[in-house]
Amino acid sequence: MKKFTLALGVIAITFSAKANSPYITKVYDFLPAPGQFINTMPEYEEGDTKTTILTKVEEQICGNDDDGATPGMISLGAYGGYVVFGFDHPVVNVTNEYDFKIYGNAFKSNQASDGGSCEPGIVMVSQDINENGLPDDEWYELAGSEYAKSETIRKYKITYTKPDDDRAIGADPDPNNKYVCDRTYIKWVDNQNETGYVTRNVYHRQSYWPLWIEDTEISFEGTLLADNAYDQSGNGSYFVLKFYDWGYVDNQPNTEDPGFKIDWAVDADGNSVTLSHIDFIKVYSAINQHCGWIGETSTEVCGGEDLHPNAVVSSGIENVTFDSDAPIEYYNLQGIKVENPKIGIFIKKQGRKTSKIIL
Ligand SMILES: [Ca+2]
Ligand SMILES: [Ca+2]
Ligand SMILES: [Ca+2]
Repeated sequence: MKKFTLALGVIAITFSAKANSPYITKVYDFLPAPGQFINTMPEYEEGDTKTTILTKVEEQICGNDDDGATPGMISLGAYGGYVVFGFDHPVVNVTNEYDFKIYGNAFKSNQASDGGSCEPGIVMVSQDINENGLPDDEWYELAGSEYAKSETIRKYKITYTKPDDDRAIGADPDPNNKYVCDRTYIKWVDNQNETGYVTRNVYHRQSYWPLWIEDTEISFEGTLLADNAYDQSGNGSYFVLKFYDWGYVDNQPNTEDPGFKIDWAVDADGNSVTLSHIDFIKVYSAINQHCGWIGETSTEVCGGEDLHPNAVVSSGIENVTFDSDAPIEYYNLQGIKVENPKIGIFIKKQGRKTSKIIL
């Protein structure tokens, strides 16, 4: 917190400028799909509602180690499960730079070079166009490495059906896999004429259905990435989930993933869109895949970070056209002329035309 005092004649005005936090500060929505970590990450307790669950999600993914609020982890469950969050400021799209990171728990296998535990989640971004502080505006997908591939299915839709409350834990054991105690636990149908089940395994015996949700069906829509797992062992004991190249949460180890660029945003028809900044981020599980004893493929989220929290939106930059053959001057934010601007925020001037520019 910095304080500034301006003395104007006899009137002294004091105001404060609070530094932006680089870390997630707010969770707006959370709807996981069924999965083995649902009701445990975060923990559901009797009486919990959507409101109390959102608070628990905030306790897990807001802040960071350094300020004492350690990010934990939430699981988004099977395909489609999502979380929506934001920062205490808009995330600025700094040209040619990665803009933010979202952390997961992906790791490399020590028995395979092409993967490990990689459970990619797709990122969507949105601006608060109607200025109501809520993520009820148009969403744009950040097109990752798989976006344009023929195996990727756009406008995928899936519906899960809640199992009976009194369904036994071992209702339908898989005769070929002693770790799967209910192979027909939670049914799903999709718009590709496929159907299947989220299976229950012996390691996770709680309900896999989000218990604070009253509905008996949950549907999700989005982009579906191709399955990424193979059974390296040949007998179902060791699966490798392959890395995708870039642009997904929980896909590469946190230390190796450079993050996300707002410039990757596309609209629902796949057209590239230019966004000066974003206010909301959504992450959803992007693969509908089940791997024996390790269960459904589910994206985990362990916090996130704006990579340039103090960048300023370069307002008007798109609307100001400068003549290429007339002299242009640059000033820093204190109004001092700069001869050869390099990195930072500057005011660009040409006659009466001005605009803020980030270099
Ligand atoms: Ca950028
Ligand atoms: Ca809004
Ligand atoms: Ca994971």
